[in-house]
Parts: sequence; C-alpha cells; structure tokens
Amino acid sequence: MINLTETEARVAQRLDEYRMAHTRSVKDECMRLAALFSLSEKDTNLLAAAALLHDSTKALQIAEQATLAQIFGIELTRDDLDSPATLHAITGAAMARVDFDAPVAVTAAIACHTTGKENMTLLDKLLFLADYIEPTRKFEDCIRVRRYFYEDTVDQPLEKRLNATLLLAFDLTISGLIEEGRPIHPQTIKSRNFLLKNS
Ligand code: DGI
Ligand code: FE
Ligand code: FE
Repeated sequence: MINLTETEARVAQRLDEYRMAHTRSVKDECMRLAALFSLSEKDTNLLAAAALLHDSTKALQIAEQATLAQIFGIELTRDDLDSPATLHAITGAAMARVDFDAPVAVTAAIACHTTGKENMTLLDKLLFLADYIEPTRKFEDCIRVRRYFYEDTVDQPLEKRLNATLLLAFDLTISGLIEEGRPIHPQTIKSRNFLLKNS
C-alpha cells in the first residue's frame, strides 16, 4: 500500500495553497467515487495516490516542463507543445514514477488525466472525473458535469453513467477550447470519439 500521508506531505511542498486545496479535494472526490464504484482497498489506495500526485508538476512553466521531460527521457510532440496545459500530465506521470516510485496504474491515470485516452481503465476514468467535478471547481462546465453525474443520470447503470459523463466533459472541454481559440490536443479528440463509439 502507498503511504498517503507521506505522499500528501511531499506534494504539499511543491504546490501553492490553491493547487493543494484542489489536490486534496480531488482525493476526497476520488474516495466518494471509490465507494460508489465499490473499489477494492488496493484500488482505492492507488486512486488516492493518483489524486495526490496528479498535478504535482502543474506549477512549472512551459520551459521547465520541457526540461523535465528531457531529463526523464520523454520526447514531447509538436501537439503536446502546442497545448501546453497538457504538459503537466506527462511530466507529472514521470515524476510520480521517478520521485515517488508509483506503480503503473497510478502513473497511467496521471498521464491521461488532462486529455484522456482511448480505452481508459476505471481508475483512469475516476481520476479524470474527480478532477473535473471536485467541489472547489466553480466553472459552469464543472457544475454541469457534476450535476449530470450526481443528479441527471442517477437512475442509469453506473458504467453507462460514468461513460456518458466523461463524454459530456470532453464535449464541453472541446467547445470551450474552440470558444477561446485555443488548439485542441488530438488526444482529446480521440478520447471523445472513442467514448462516442463505445458507450
Ligand atoms: O490541472 P487542472 O487544472 O486541475 O485540470 P486539467 O489537468 O484537466 O487541465 C485543465 C486545463 O487543460 C484547462 O485549461 C484546459 C486544458 N486542456 C484540456 N484539454 C486540452 C487542453 N488544452 C489544450 N490546448 N488542448 C486540449 O486538448
Ligand atoms: Fe491537471
Ligand atoms: Fe487537477
């Protein structure tokens, strides 16, 4: 089992109060979802660790992200660099592996927490959802996705509900990026298309 108290303390040294409050809130949301989805104790521990570590490199500038990627031997693509908000997921996953010795289930969930990916595991999906709907998020899109999951779809089977909610989250993220004139990472499109076909 991963020591969550120690992990939280170490992450707190890297993040400001605002991002740390978000991180703690993602962890709490993950714990609610873990109970709802009846995760085992082991998977609950993995999900909590992923939540604590998911934004550990978020405070770094683009140039620092690029340097870190180089140190970790990761080749960033043009698409990654064109969508700099997605870089912390890549470097965060590597940081979790190298600095925190995190297992692959944790690093994989962190790596796809911003853009998603095709064929996400349950842990990947729960981290993605918790990051989007944790209660300190006050954006209209977040409120809408939270309401969709906890209210509008409650009478649907859990898995269907989860996939439909993720699809809505991707749709809103893509629409928001278009409205703001920002590039969409192709991985975000692929994640959306995959859910559309497979849920
Ligand atoms: O790190 P958080 O703020 O907690 O949440 P996150 O990791 O989901 O990052 C959200 C940011 O990432 C938000 O500014 C939108 C941006 N983002 C998500 N998908 C894409 C994207 N930005 C670009 N350019 N392209 C994407 O596909
Ligand atoms: Fe993030
Ligand atoms: Fe986050």
